[in-house]
Order: sequence, then structure tokens, then C-alpha cells
Amino acid sequence: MTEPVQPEVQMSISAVERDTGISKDTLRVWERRYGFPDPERDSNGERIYSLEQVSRLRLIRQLLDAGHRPGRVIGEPMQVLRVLADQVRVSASSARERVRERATDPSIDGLLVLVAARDASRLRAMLDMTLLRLGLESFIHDCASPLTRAVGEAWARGEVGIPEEHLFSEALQGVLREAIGRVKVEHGSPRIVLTTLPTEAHGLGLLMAQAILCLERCQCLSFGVQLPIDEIAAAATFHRADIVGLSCSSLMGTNVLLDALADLDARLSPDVRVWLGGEPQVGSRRLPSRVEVVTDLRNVGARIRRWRESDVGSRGELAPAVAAMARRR
Ligand code: B12
Repeated sequence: MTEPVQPEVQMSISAVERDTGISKDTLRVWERRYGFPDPERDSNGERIYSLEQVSRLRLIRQLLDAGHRPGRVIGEPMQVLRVLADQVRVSASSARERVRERATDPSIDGLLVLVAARDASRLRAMLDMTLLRLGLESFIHDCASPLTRAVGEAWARGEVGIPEEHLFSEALQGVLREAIGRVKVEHGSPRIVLTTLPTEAHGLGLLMAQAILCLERCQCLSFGVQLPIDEIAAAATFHRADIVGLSCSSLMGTNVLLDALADLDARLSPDVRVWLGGEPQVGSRRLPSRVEVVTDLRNVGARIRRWRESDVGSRGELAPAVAAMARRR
């Protein structure tokens, strides 16, 4: 007895589309352009594909998903496609391994990997852990500030997008706000009103400055970002501020910044200083005499000491002691 001949299983174009995820249109285009796939025709003239061709199409699909270009893989024989697919699998699993390794790496690069992977909960946990390990001052100088810049650079290179940047900003704001809540000073001096100019939405630098100023025993009152200029002046008067601290990113144009500072200068009472942090683009332009550019947070402690030793500062420092003596008499 002879074995019955198994009719070769062949698939219609719709079945191939369902199986491989490659659309009918694309299958027809490849056939015209690359000569593959090369289907036979059934009795109705419809395309029918052998299983061997469908397996090859599955591998091609995997390789395209992994970033290979159609022109480089479609004409390749099955053996070559298998080798390429193996390489893709190996590099995907070692990339996953690298992310796992880096997920417990507290360096800037390690944290950046978590930002890029949108791993918000692990990022928050690593930031909290780094804060505990370094203490607030070093956390800001050695982690929060360089990490924020690294995220900005990664964004400019197209390695992270706006959603990753927002997730990162949320996580860092959360950590900084909690830390500030723990070190906030009620009756320190100088008294500093913190905010940004009306067109400035970047607020992370402001939070970093607030944290350092609180550690220096300043009494900070932060209004968050984008306070109108007349309200900045009114807040400074109402809270008897010694200093108005403004944070400004490089995004703000020089003329907009100078106009805003001139407007604020005209509204503030004479004793109030203005400290301008961030990356203000002032070039060599003249600033109102009360305005100082304070872009390096590491020097803020020395500045505060100088302010306390100045005439205005020593009046402020002595005021509580003088009041206490007057009460005792
Ligand atoms: C985080 C971030 C964002 C976040 C802001 C979140 C938030 N709540 O703050 C989001 C995602 C919302 C954002 C949006 C945008 N951003 Co943005 N952003 C940044 C990034 C990465 C960090 C900015 C920051 O917080 N820096 C804080 C610290 C690390 O740096 P610093 O400003 O130099 O401040 C230090 C000191 O000077 C000091 N300091 C700061 N403030 C103060 C204040 C006082 C009183 C004192 C004493 C000290 C002090 O402390 C800091 C620590 O050392 C920067 C990259 C960068 N290089 O800064 C881009 C960057 C500023 N953004 C940029 C852009 C283009 C934008 C968008 C226009 C993007 C878009 N297309 O939507 C929008 C604009 C938003 C708006 N309406 O203004 C560009 C600006 C380019 C330019 N110069 O033209 C930058 C430079 C990114 C880049 N490399 O291109 N951004």
C-alpha cells in the first residue's frame, strides 16, 4: 500500500496577514519590489502562500520590529534570517539585563535609565534612597542638579521625550518638597520670597534653591512659579522680605527678562535685594543695581553670611535680640 500524499498546506493572503501581522498591501508591494514572497495562484487566481514562505515572513516581521530595514532582510534566505533573529533575541535579553542591573545603580546614568524606562516608582525609591544616603545638601549638588541637567541633555538628543521629562520632574518635586517640609525654618533671617517671573514655568531650580536656603536657616516663602510682577512686589512688602529670589531658565529671552526686572525694580522698596538664579541670559547687559546673579548654589552659604554681616543683615539678625531686651526692661 502506498502512503496517501498529503496535500501541501497553503494559506490565503488574508490568513497570512492575520498570522504575520503584515498587511495585504505590504505583501503585494514586497512581491513586486523584492520578488518575495512569491505566492502561487489557486484555481480562482487568488494568491496562496506555502508554510515555508509564511515562516520566513514571521522572521522578517520580527527583524523589522527590532529595527532592521526591509531592503536589508526581505531578500535574505531562511538561514541568514535565523542568525539575525538570534542576534536580536540575545541583544534584547542583555538590554533587559542591563536595565535590571542599572535599576539599583544610584549614579546619574543609573537614574537616567529609570527616567528613560518611565519607571516612576523605582525612580522615586532611588531618589529617596540617595537623599537618605547623601543628606539634603549633597543630594542637591551631586544628584538633583546634575540629574536634571542630564535629563535636559537626553531630551535635547532625543533620548527621552516630554512624558519622561514630566515623570522625572514630578518625582524630583515630590522628593524635594518632602525634604523642604522637614527643614523649613519659621523665624530665620534673611526673609526670602521665592518665585519665577510670569513667563517662566521651570520650577525645579527654585525648589533646589529653597532647600539650600532653608538649610542655611533662611526664612523662605515660596509662591511657586509664575507670579505676576506686581504681586511679587506686593508679596515682598507684605512679608517684609529682605530678598526676592527668582529662578529663570535659559528659555527666557534677554529683553523679556530685562524688562521684567526693570518693572520689578520700580515696584520694590529700596532695601529689598533680588537674587537671580538658574540660567538667566543677561549677557553683558546692565542689571538694576539691587539684582545679583546667583547661579551657583554652592556659594549661597557664603552670600548669606555676607548678607548677615552687612548693615541691613545685622539689623535683621539683631532685631529679635533687641526686642527681647526691651521686653525684659
Ligand atoms: C525639567 C525641565 C522642564 C520641565 C519643567 C518641570 C518643572 N516643574 O520645572 C518641563 C518638562 C515642564 C519643561 C518644559 C519645557 N522646556 Co524645559 N527643561 C527642563 C530642564 C531639563 C531642567 C530645568 C531645571 O529645572 N533646571 C534646574 C537646575 C538643574 O538648573 P539651573 O536652572 O541651572 O539652576 C541651578 C542654579 O542656578 C540654582 N538656582 C536655580 N534657581 C535659583 C533661584 C535662586 C533664588 C537661587 C539662589 C539659585 C537658583 O539652583 C540650580 C541647581 O544648581 C532643562 C535643561 C537645563 N539644562 O536646565 C530644560 C530646558 C530649560 N527646557 C527647554 C525647553 C525648550 C522646554 C519647553 C519649551 C519644551 C517644549 N517644547 O514643551 C517647555 C517650556 C515650558 C514653559 N512653558 O516654559 C530648553 C530651553 C532651551 C532654550 N534655551 O531655548 C532646556 C534648556 C532643555 C534643552 N536642553 O533644550 N522643561
